[in-house]
Amino acid sequence: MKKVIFSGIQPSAQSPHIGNYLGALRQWVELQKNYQAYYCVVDLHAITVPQEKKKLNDSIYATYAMLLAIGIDPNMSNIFVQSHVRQHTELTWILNCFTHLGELNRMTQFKEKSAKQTKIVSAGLYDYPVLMAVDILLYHTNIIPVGEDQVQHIELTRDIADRFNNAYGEVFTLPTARIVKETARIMSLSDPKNKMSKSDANLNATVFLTDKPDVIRKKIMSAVTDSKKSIEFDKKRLGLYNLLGIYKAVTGESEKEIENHFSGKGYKEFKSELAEALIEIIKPMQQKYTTYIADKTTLEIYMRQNAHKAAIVAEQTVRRVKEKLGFII
Ligand code: AQP
Repeated sequence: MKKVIFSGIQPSAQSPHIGNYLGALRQWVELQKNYQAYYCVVDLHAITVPQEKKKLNDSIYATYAMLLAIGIDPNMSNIFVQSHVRQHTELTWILNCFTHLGELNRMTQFKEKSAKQTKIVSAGLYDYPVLMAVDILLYHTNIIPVGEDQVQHIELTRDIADRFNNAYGEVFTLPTARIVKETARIMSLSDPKNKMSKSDANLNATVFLTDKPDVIRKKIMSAVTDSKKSIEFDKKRLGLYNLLGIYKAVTGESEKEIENHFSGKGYKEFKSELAEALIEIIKPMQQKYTTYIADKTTLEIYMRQNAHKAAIVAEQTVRRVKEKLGFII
């Protein structure tokens, strides 16, 4: 029996960005070969902050198409849209009743995201970690390939699962987060103190996987750095350190090799080589993406087939939980 992995991405923009890709999605492609993979476009998570109908609808198709374009195989992996599997919402209600308010109050991502909301903060945003726990627990997930920002959510997932198991007997598998250290947190190009985000209002902060070569060049060349000259890995030089981290992740070269390569060269040369390296890895994804996004009928067939497969497993889990609780099933 293969071990199970689950991971999700929010359709909160027209495309994932290089932070999503290097921090998580690139691993998804490799992991699907050795694991039973569930990859989910988490539209229910996306509506925890306000979304426009048309943009959200486009982003769901676009995110799904990009996952196929980067190499997720819908016949090997279970790649589906979260709202197509109703068990996610059903189990969320149940596990809400096994989650403590104090636990949700401690969630760093809620604090960060709620602070950014200008109008209202929805109860959904507060409850986001429980929905995420359900995403993971429904499929008996063993491993979750994620960026560092999600580790606290995985710990909460384990706590909720453990609490339920202790009260009612073994139902849930306790999952473990899997993180690639170097690329776990790609930072904003305009403000390297903050992580790169799809929903950043400043478009220069983020390189999207759908950005055209000239846009990538412009964004990288205008990335915030410092007034020093040398190109070296120095954690205190936030902007440069972030760009070097991206370069390292994209080229696969070691820090020593990179520093030797750029010894005696300045920001201009470094940034233009970084931009070209990014364009090179993104180009084949964009070519495939153009084909997938042009054929929504085929995308919908993949979505429905995969949701159907996921729902069979999810329903077994929900029934087991209900039975344990004493519900009549
Ligand atoms: N900057 C990042 N560096 C590395 N990994 C990242 N991830 C997100 N941002 C970075 C990882 O990408 C996966 C999908 O993320 P998500 O769409 O589920 O949600 P998010 O973490 O909230 O991503 P964004 O880009 O910041 O979107 P918005 O702006 O909508 O909130 C996750 O595994 C995440 O860790």
